[in-house]
Amino acid sequence: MRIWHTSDWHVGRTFHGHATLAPLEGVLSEMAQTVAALEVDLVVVSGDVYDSSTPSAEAIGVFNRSLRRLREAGPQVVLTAGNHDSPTRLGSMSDFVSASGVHVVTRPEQVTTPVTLHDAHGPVHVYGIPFLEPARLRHVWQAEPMRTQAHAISEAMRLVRADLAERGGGRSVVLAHTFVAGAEGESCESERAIVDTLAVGGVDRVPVSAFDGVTYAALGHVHGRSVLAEHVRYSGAPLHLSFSEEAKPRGGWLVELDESGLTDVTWVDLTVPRPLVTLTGTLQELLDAPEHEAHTSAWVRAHLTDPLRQRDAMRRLQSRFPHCAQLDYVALAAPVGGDRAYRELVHGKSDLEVVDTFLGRVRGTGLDPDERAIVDDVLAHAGQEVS
Ligand SMILES: [Mn+2]
Repeated sequence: MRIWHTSDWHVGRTFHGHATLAPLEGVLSEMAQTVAALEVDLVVVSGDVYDSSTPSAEAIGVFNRSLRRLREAGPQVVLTAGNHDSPTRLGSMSDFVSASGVHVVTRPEQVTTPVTLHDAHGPVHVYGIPFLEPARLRHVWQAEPMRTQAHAISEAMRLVRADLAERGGGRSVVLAHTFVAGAEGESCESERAIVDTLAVGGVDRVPVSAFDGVTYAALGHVHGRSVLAEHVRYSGAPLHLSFSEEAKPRGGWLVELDESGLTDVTWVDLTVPRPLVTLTGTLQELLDAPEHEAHTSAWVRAHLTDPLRQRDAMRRLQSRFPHCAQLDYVALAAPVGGDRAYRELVHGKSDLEVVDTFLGRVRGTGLDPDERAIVDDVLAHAGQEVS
């Protein structure tokens, strides 16, 4: 059996204010073609299918067309709700759409109702674990304690293993949307932190060992691909959602099972519609350097090394890089005087010294000799007028 593992589509997301619906639909179309060419039997989408709990009509349109293309490519589809999705809305038509081979898992009660597929070697049970909120779970599951993601996932997996045993064991796939300890590169900027109100201190991480006992765990939530164990992986998002993901490829895992279990997992790249690049230099260097010509169609993040803020920097950058989306000054001069109050710095000083201190405070450098001559002159004239 061949399985394609994807997650975090975030349909409806914007990138620095720019819509991503069209490029995302392109990538998801390519995913459907890839899945058809690879003769995939099952596609799993591990949460955060939408970016919002109330997706727009346009976002719903992209989602529907993308699912239709995947089904027309052949495989069954199992998808779960992530922390961005509204379980109620996403699950509202799940009974109806399951008849078309798209299985939507949004409620914790569904954890022990696998979607079962068959190949020549027998059944494969596919368990969806939607994003779990421990505080809300206490009314569903009696397990104690139930305060953290680790508690919630451990209990869900205990139920999965028990259900699997009751069905006579065999091969199994589990989808989960959570933060597992050891994920590469830690968290990306674009992931909304999973915050459990009762979890005290730090990020609430689930141990990899929570996924013992299943053939493959298809994880969602982390936006770059990551391998935690041979059978426990994140696929990452199909589009880049923040500059912090710039070096991470986009695509999905192709997971192969034979009669004995997991035989092979390979990465398959998908096209990146608009690459991301971070360019570092002074504003003038970025505007002039011929080697940057290659990046005029990329999403650009400018790391300006000028010690002073530059006039109209974003507009000037966008005249060369139309998709410049972010600008940071990475070498602004530290203000003279540090944390000391300005009043303290200028107390008892001459007018010339006050001007010198003020400039040092706002731009990091005081008067240069030319400026000093001008200010001297102005102050001398001002003195005459007053007297
Ligand atoms: Mn996500």
